Amino acid sequence: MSKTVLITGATSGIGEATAVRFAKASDRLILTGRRKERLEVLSAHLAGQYGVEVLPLCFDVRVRSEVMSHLGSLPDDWKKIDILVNNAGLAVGLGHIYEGDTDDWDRMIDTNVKGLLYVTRAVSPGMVERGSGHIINISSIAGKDVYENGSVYCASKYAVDALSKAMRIDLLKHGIKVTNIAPGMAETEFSLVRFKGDRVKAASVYTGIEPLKSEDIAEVIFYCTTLPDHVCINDLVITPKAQANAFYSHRKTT
Ligand code: NDP
Ligand code: 8X3
Repeated sequence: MSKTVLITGATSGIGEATAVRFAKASDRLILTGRRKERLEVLSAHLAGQYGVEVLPLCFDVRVRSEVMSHLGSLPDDWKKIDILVNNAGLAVGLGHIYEGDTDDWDRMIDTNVKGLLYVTRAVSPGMVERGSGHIINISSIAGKDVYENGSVYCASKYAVDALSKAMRIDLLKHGIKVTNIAPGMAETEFSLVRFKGDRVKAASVYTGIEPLKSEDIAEVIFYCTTLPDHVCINDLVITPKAQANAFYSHRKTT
């Protein structure tokens, strides 16, 4: 039976690929992001290509009033959200703690932690009321190990990891699954955002490595939702074959 899936940050990368994967399975989609035109183009494409219903919602997850007004006033036939993929997130800048840009810190913490919390706060009561649902939080290997220059991004993803564990406990008796997914290097717009539009620096992150594709992660996210109701994948780390963890990668030299 078709499910209703809400994906935050669906305008590019992992979120967009996840939207495509669920559309292929004929699920109904609520897609969010700040870039309105991209949301509309993707929504029209998925509706046309796969014949699925899509509700695009353009808002900034950092703004609590926007999150609550959009998700608190869903049309009646969109209120029953079966799966929430908390994907919207970003890294901005790389730098030592003593020289970091505090605006960058605000953006990461407000998006990756507070945004995820606001969306979850808006969506989870309906799941609790119905006694079913699945929340998938996109953390990172940066939420498993910290690395130099990445303190605040890592801290924000450790927070996601902790929230996944804590949500699972709070939602346990309500029959709601919580899955934490921690990807390693995936080539999306992530590095372009981290390096503030510097394409050369962004591309250099993947030199000599075959990184994950958004579709690889989308497939894993989708898989987690296809297991029998009594089975929950709690935590899943996924890296490219050439990456062991946040520190060790094997780069081919030509
Ligand atoms: P992208 O930059 O390609 O996508 C990020 C998405 O998040 C976009 O759709 C963007 O939409 C959305 N987003 C960012 N800020 C906001 C905001 N304030 N409000 C609403 N939406 C927002 O990167 P990825 O696909 O790689 O990133 C997706 C998630 O995966 C992130 O949480 C990231 O931390 C995580 N991740 C990525 C890895 C990688 O190597 N790529 C590895 C591990 C984890 P818009 O700009 O339209 O608002
Ligand atoms: C993105 C992966 O290694 O840049 O979350 O932190 S990493």
